[in-house]
Amino acid sequence: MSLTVLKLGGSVITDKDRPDTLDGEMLDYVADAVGDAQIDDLVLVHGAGSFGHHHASEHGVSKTVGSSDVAAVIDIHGAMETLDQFVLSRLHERDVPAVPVHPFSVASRDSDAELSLPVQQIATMLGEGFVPVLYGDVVVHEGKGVTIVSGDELVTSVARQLDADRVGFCSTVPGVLDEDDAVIPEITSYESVADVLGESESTDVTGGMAGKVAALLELGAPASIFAPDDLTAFLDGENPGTRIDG
Ligand code: IP8
Repeated sequence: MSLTVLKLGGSVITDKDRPDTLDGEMLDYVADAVGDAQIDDLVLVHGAGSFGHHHASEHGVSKTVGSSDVAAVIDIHGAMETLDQFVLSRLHERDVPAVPVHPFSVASRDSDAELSLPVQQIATMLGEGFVPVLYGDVVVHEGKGVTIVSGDELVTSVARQLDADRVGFCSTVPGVLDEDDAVIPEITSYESVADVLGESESTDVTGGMAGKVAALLELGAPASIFAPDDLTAFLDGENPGTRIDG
């Protein structure tokens, strides 16, 4: 069996300019592609878009800055659960056997900010024919209350632990772009793109492209970054957008 982990970017499925607003048309479009896919094992992860991020910033919570305020947990997690319900129901309309995995209820960070995400439950869900759906969320963080876990972190954690065969990021950009805004078809080393992306050390925690590429080069499974109109091609086994394989 071959395992695919697919992230649906938050800015793909929500309206970035309006808080707590879905991009219903785009969500239908990606749900159609997932519903039509002939694929063995699939884990889906979605981002927060206009649902999680503004609640997180209102409460001053980020991947590194925590909060012990229960209202922060309830607001951020609640918004993400609402978005997740929309994602699940659009998938169910297409007979995708999608089931929720709520990161806040299963994951945590230790005092070194290391994420712990048990995957036995996800593996068992896959074995029983379900499509587990995770999402960026708050996680309890030793010494800090709660912090944010991004969908990207969940993708890499699941992919690494379950030895995924392919990883896909359905994004608002068609791939990693060079200085002329052309898609770079393949990246096999950071050095080859450092000029375009800058130093990887100075990035991420907020999910910039440089940090994302650096993390994906170390993943051990090929990863593709592509726009929604390439989702069907990716699910058909092609390598649209940028393929990152260290
Ligand atoms: O959209 C962020 O996840 P992302 C999660 O994948 C929250 O970066 C709750 C802001």
